[in-house]
Amino acid sequence: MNLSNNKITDCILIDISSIQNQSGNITVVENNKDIPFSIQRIYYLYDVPGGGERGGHAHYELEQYLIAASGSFDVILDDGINKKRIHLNRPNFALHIVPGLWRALDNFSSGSICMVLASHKYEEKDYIRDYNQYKELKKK
Ligand code: T46
Repeated sequence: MNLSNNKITDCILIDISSIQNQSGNITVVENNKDIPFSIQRIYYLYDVPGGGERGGHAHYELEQYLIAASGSFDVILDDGINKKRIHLNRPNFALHIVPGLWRALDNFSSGSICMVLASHKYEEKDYIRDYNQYKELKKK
């Protein structure tokens, strides 16, 4: 399988619109309308212990929207050349992570929830979990 040569600049922060009123807000993500891929899976990270880190891998095919559904955390994106740290702290913002990017998540606030809208079902063979292997694949 070839690894995409996507760069960190291909990952953008999207302001998903929210419907606001005095009783609270609602944000909607609808396939083929608010997101550039079809959602095949939703998962969320929570109860991450203080100082904990998640991620630390890349995907061949999977693309995702990462949303701070509650609280905040940082996402560190790495394309093998450049790195960027992005702070997510609002439920109406999604970070679009395209295939072929190394990502790690840290700096989770207490009670935070990282919700992930994903383009594919879970497949371990879609993961690259070794950073040196990732760097080699990115050079090809
Ligand atoms: C990502 C970040 C943000 C499953 O069985 N099914 C699933 O759909 C997922 C996501 C995980 N798992 C299993 C595989 C491992 O035994 O749950 C365990 C923990 O998964 P992982 O170490 O991949 O968790 P994170 O938090 O490091 O990464 C996850 C996603 O895997 C990944 O796509 O981008 O959240």
